[in-house]
Amino acid sequence: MKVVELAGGVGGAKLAEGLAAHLATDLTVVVNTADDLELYGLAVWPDHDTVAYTLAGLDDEQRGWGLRDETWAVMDRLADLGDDPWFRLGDLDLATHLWRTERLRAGARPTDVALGLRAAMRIAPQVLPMADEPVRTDVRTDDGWLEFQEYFVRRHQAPTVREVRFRGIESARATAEVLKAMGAADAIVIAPSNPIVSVGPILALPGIVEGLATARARGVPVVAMSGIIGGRALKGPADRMLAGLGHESSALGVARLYADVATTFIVDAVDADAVPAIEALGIRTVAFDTIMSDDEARARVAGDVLRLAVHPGA
Ligand code: FO1
Repeated sequence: MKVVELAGGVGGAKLAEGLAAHLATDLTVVVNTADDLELYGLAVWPDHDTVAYTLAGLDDEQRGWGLRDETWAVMDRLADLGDDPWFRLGDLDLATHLWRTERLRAGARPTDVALGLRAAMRIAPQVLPMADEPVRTDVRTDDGWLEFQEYFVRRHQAPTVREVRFRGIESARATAEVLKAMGAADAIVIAPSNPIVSVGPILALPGIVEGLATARARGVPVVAMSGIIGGRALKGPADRMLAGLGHESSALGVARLYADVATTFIVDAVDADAVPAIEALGIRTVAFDTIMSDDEARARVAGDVLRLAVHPGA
């Protein structure tokens, strides 16, 4: 069974690990690239690296990003030199950015660099950037427009987000590898990532919505998972962002954002009372425990998602 997961940060990585336990090389994870940034001349791909490190079993679960057993000597030395390295690149993490940036500088496509990292880290699933052209998320706050990581890390997600834009999205497009994987998929899963700034850029990318429609027309289920549980995001600003943008911060609010692309919607058991209202949107909806608190839970939730994808009517 071939599955494509559309994923962002932590929520996407946990589900990817659970799916990989069942699917290995039959899983393709399409990652958001709009959080990417350049620091000290290095290409940093947070959503890609969070998924790749998790699939490689190298992730730091407590921090939720970067590598386990990390040290910070380079960042500390930069601070001694008078810099303010507010976006922290660990000493081991820097090796990834150096490895990647050298290849990009030599003219390699981001997709080929990602596939090279997959091989170098011996990761079974494919982890594919959604596009090879640059796309960057900015958020408009009461202090004006901020680049995503400036908002997310430097400002600790404190400002209220009034508007979001994906700079460069018009001249970007889903890569051939992404479209090929979607064309060969038996199921497509939208991860419980932030629907605005993690899944949003992927769905806004030219080619993706068409690819999802083609898949649905082939009878391929598009199964979306709510990252909002009991009105809250388990991690990150999705709940406040939804509210600030005028959406309902609830499973129903997220379902409305996916109503045109998903055939099936999964809410956590605590939101079972929202099932009828979401089904009224025309989406097959089920409720079960979706908390991926450890490896066993990740594999269990992923197994439940796959069973649902295989037997949508079940
Ligand atoms: N998040 C933080 O809150 N502080 C950091 O210093 C930080 C550094 C960092 C370095 C590499 C990387 O891949 C991720 C990093 N993140 C950091 C997390 C990152 O902001 C988020 O993973 C995504 O951008 C949101 O999905």
